[in-house]
Amino acid sequence: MNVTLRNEATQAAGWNIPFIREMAEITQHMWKNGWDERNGGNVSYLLEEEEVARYIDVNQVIRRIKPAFSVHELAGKYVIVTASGKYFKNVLADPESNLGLLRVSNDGEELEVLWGLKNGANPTSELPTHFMSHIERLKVDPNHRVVMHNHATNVLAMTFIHELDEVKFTKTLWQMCTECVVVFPDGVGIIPWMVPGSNEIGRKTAEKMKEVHAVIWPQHGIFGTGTTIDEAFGLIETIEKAAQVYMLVAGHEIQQRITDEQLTTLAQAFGVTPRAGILNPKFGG
Ligand code: 2HA
Ligand code: ZN
Repeated sequence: MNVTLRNEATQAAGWNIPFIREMAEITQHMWKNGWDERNGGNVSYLLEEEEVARYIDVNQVIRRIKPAFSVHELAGKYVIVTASGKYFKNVLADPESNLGLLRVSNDGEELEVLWGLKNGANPTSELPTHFMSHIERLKVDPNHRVVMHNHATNVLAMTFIHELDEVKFTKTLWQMCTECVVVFPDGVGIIPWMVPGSNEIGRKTAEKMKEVHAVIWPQHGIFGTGTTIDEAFGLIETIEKAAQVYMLVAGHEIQQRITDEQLTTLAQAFGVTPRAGILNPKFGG
């Protein structure tokens, strides 16, 4: 293979393209954490036209896909997504088969495939939740870019033994690790158990995303959002760590815990405002 051909092959595979590499690496991390068994999990990452055009011909539409819902709010936006039914385990070795770069058509009715989704692959089955969550997060944060879903083990376990009241659930998570209230002062949202992949679960999740960066699906997993891949991943990692500590201490006699007063002091020290109605207001929380 001469150098030009080799460069073309690498380009096609995507390893030298920063946002493809980021997707490939983060899905590998999630899989290694045991959060993405089989085809579990999905990620979508909004990109700017300039960063895409540096590596990919944005005038060459490979294929058009008609989603089951229209997304006028995202018209013209570029997004890289994981593919439906594919395994996170395999993304790093073959990004082109396991990821897809899409542009939402100008009328918001179609997805234009610009790269990847090789051999007829489709975007993630959770596309409604991803797109609807992007729309809501962008309304509250113009820098928002990432929606990430996985089956974080201890978060999932915790939804069996903890009340699914999001105020109580958030408070328990905050009490598990000192960093938690600082990392997610807005707390977590929780929706009822629902069939995944539907527009309905997308709407319910996105409704919560107006107020929070993370939403838990009972007995299923978690959605985390952020302005970068690191931020969304770091949020899920932190919630998962708190859930892990909860699963380790649950059923044991608790000798001491982080008090409401300490949580309030922490929030003040780090300049964050904890979601109202969770901490005792006596301490200003
Ligand atoms: O993509 O995780 O929720 C597989 C899933 C569905
Ligand atoms: Zn899932």
